[in-house]
Amino acid sequence: PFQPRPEHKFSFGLWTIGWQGVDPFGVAVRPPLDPVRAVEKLAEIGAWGITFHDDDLIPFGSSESERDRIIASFKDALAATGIVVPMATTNLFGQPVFKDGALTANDRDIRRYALRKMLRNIDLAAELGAETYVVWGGREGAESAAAKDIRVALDRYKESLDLVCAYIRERGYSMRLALEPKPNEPRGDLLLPTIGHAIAFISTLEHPEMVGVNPEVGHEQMAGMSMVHGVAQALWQDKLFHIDLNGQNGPRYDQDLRFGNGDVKSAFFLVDLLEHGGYTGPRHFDFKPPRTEDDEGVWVSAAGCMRNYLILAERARAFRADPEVAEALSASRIGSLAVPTLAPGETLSDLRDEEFDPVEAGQRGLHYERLDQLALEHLFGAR
Ligand code: GLT
Ligand code: MN
Ligand code: MN
Ligand code: MN
Repeated sequence: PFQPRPEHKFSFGLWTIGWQGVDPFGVAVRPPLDPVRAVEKLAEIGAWGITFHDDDLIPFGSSESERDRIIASFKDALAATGIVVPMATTNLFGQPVFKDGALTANDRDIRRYALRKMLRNIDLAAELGAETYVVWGGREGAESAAAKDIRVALDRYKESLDLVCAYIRERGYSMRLALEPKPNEPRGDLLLPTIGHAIAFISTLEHPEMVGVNPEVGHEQMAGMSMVHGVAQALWQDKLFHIDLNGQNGPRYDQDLRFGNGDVKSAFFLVDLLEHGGYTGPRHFDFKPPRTEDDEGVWVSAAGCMRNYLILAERARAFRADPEVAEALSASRIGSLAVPTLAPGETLSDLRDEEFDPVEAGQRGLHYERLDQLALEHLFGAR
């Protein structure tokens, strides 16, 4: 049991397993990871897909011949292992040129360059079969409110995404965009800081049906938000196009822990939601194997992400199948929320004169403590 297989759709960013450990306080602790070896190792541990930023695969500044050589060997590795590329994205944050943002940089020539960089990698993503293109605006933001007119920055963000969607349509790619929210880091404040901001912004686009979200566990928790509620709303609005699974301990710097480390109970209910809420997309891990790990530890950490997901999925199934849970759910009247407040044919005048004793209703117990205890006991493996 808990053996990851391709049908589980587990995918990893090349930047995750390939993270060398460079942080604001220290240099690299691990050597670079060859993308071909990344593909082979992922196949070995039972993953299904690999994702990448343009610059993860093709180092920034590579010559055309170097680029062709890298892409060819990457394609060979994919073909040899069966690993797929479900998603790709653009690095619009690493190079000095993007220090004030990319699609929303104050400098117009930088915005034009950013758009070119993005379109070029969308062509490569389409060629490799990616159906999702993630847009994480890592540098779209500011440290000082005086430095950026947020309303016009959003005009430019919308302009760019409308242009990108038009390009995807014109090329006939079957590709959708997924915006990844994050409240802060690396900028002091980022645009589209939460799932809710992103979904509201999407409604202003020319092709809102082509754009959804790619929520990350840690990013919502950095903002003090419930990842489970946010993902549930994204599902409800048909906007959960992709997901970044990892771990985080409360509002602090972006920890990108292995999935399962951090808030385990939230992870349990998130897996329960994904497994029983109709999400069929990739289970993508965006984590950073800690700097304490050597190469062997990197793969143990990656395998742990998948194993923890499968364990939590099994725990969630057991929770849902437990007759005592079924009884507790009904005692707590969970199902009655699904009944529309007005019956078919009723109008507001029907409820105006209804008999109701608010004092009696206020005395009813909901028994959620019993229900939550059952969930915890399943999570703990005590049932
Ligand atoms: C970067 C970021 C992640 C995003 C990636 C996509 S890159 O590591 O911290 O959360 O998902 O650009
Ligand atoms: Mn993160
Ligand atoms: Mn990250
Ligand atoms: Mn992410």
